[in-house]
Amino acid sequence: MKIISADYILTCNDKFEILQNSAICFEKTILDIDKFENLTQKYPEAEVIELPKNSLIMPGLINPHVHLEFSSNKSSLKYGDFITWLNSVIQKRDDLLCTCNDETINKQLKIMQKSGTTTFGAISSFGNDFEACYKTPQRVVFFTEVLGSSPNSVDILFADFKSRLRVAQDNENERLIPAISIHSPYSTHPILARNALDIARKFKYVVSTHFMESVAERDWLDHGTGEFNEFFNNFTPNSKPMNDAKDYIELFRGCKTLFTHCVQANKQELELIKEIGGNVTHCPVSNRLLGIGRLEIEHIDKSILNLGTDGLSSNISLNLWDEMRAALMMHFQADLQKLATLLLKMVTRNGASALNINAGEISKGKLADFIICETSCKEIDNMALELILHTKFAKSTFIGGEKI
Ligand code: MCF
Ligand code: FE
Repeated sequence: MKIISADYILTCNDKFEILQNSAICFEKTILDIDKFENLTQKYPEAEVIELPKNSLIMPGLINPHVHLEFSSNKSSLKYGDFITWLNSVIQKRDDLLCTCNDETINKQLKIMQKSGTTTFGAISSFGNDFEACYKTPQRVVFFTEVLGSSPNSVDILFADFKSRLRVAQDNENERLIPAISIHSPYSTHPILARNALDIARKFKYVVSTHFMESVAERDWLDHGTGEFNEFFNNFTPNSKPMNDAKDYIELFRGCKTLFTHCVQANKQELELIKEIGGNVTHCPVSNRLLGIGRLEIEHIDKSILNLGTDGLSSNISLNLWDEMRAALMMHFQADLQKLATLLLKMVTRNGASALNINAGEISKGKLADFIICETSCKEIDNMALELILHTKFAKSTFIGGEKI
């Protein structure tokens, strides 16, 4: 049992309380929160950790959407337009995968760890990231991805998906949680999606999907026209969209699902996502680099919004502080302080709730996943903004009560 005290505790609880001169008593989970003197009296046997002045404790950051298998990308892919990017992914995919080994992934995991990310959702397309995810000290929700549009290949693709999923299932533990990713409505045959979602419902796995990212996706799903028409007809003449947007969302009913991007999702679709208990993952840097535009977060229920970096295939950093700063600049019309508070909620309590992890909050009973940051800010009302502006890395990180 340990007691840790700091000048500030950013609880990220439902009231977004910021406590001053308080302390936390914890083991694997948070046992108590009170004034330091009260806790040392109540738990005299606990080991005491006193932090230097200007220290702040907050929940560990949660990045629900990252593609680690694309970690070797720096300048291989073309940015600015979604279909141009997708073509460059198809062209460079083999090279990118070949040059991405455990060392490349571990380097990124270390950066994520240093920045204070204690839980992440790894979208795994091939399974090449499994070993590194299994060994990392962070909690990993490991999303085995399925995709493929050819009806003739459904059985083979599903068998391959199941064998990759089995690796995660056979190695499941407290820190590595199996999950399922259905790539997108434009790339995944509904039979494939349905079969994979039956597994998700059976085992209560969290699910992730890319949804309504680009104008090309909107045009294709609604009318079978636009840039995807040309794209698919290059492979298979007379291609038609396999999914209708609303029906696609309905497939996920009964599964706890993260819908990533949603920049082109309309009001009805966003309402349906909320109605079925879904969450929306916002990846602002990825959206900017792929020419997607801005997600109108002002029109989305704040409680279902979380923030992801996406992979280095569409980002320059997997550090969520960088992502929050980008979001702060991208949503230029929003009130700065309110947006800063929302972003901190998105990377803590909302991310935890979307990934079904009992963390993301400094509250009794939550997992002791927290980070120590430094702040020279003295005003509580400015704290969220100042933290986002000035934090690059955490001073130290605790996961399940252990310092890592
Ligand atoms: O989120 C971004 C953009 N949207 C779609 N897919 C991906 C993203 N980053 C990586 N991907 C992966 C995806 O998982 O790229 C492949 C899939 O395996 C594209 S489909 C040929
Ligand atoms: Fe993605």
